[in-house]
Amino acid sequence: MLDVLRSGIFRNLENYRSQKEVFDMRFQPNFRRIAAIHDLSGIGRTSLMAVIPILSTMGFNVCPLPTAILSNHSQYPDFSFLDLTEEMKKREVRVLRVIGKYMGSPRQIEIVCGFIERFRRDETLVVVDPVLGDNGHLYSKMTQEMVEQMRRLARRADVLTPNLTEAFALLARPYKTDCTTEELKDLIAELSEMGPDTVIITGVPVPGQSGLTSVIARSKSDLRTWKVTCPYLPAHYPGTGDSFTSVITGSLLQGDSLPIALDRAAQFILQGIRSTFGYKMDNRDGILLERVLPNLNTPIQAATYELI
Ligand code: PXL
Repeated sequence: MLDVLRSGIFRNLENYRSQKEVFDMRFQPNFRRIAAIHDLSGIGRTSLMAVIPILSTMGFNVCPLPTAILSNHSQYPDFSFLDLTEEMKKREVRVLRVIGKYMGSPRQIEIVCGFIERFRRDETLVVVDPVLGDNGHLYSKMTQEMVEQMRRLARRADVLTPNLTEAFALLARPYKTDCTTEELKDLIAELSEMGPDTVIITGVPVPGQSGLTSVIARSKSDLRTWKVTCPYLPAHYPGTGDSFTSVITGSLLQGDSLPIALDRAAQFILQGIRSTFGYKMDNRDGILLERVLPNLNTPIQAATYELI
């Protein structure tokens, strides 16, 4: 437990609260509350429909703050969309953790920045997945204003989880896939200079190995850079990013070290994809989360992380 106190999650807490008080706080039921600021898409196992089951299974009380309600996610050809920006402004939620993703407009990001400022306590962990694009391209609705607002949000994160495309976009640098280890370390360092204690970059290609992909991460409070390599399966399932960030959040809040959190999240996604891949299913329906949720409560089989 004391490891958690030292890990950076409880930033500066010792300055004004005794360790006894902090220790007692951890046993309050509300201490395990997480505000999840995402859209709610009825079909496709993305956003809240991934975040809620994963973090609930991991023992947290998820309090959703929906940004929009969709009949199904936007990779299906048609969907209904109810924007909840005005509603978000009215919501007052007392939270101890914040996890955020899929802000659909600059105005929503502005509201979320205000929300973080109002509710952040020393024990709060703000996790931001800065959804902007993939494979070197910004998503079609992403404007330059959105990228700038996302930078503002990224500065407020304790944990930032961009993919490689988003990492370059946040730094306004041209995208490239053939980064050396030194270049990746610089990229992660520059992102954490923006504000976040921990930066995790997903979808980093492994040079010369098209069958592999990797995740790299570093915390300012530690300065070691970790890498987890996993098989790259040639199938795209929407929502895997949401699931990955949820497992990272739950794992860190359960007190796991950063490399163990990376391993748990990478293995969970791989299990999810493997459990789905064998069926002839519409990939847009996402991974069969329900099949693999129980794995979140089994000990990690073998850690594969390495230092780079
Ligand atoms: O993060 C996946 C996601 C979340 N929400 C909506 C989406 C998608 C992916 O397509 O369309 C609405």
